[in-house]
Amino acid sequence: MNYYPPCVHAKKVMGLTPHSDATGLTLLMEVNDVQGLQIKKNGKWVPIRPIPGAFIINVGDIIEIVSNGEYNSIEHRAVVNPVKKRLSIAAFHSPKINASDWSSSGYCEG
Ligand SMILES: O=C(O)CCC(=O)C(=O)O
Repeated sequence: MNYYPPCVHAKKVMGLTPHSDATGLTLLMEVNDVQGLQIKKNGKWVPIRPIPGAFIINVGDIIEIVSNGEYNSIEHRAVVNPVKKRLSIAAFHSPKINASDWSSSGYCEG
């Protein structure tokens, strides 16, 4: 869970610095519908508007690697709000370490 307290110096601080997730997929919920998540698109930071009750699905580094770049891991960050607190919940999902060993994983039978 991420908690971003309100900050009167919101333009001078960062809630969460730019990064991509070193996971397969991330399910993100913006709990109290306060905007803060931004993604980098064509070199510019784009705010992602919260949709009440909806999850945001981020492709992580592992999916980018195993898809040979077909799906891109998104660089993102979180900014803070000058008057409102913000809460988000991120659930990170990754394959198990030997998932490429299909014969013993049980994922690919027959
Ligand atoms: O709070 C957010 O919207 C972003 C959270 C995030 O990027 C993370 O937990 O890795």
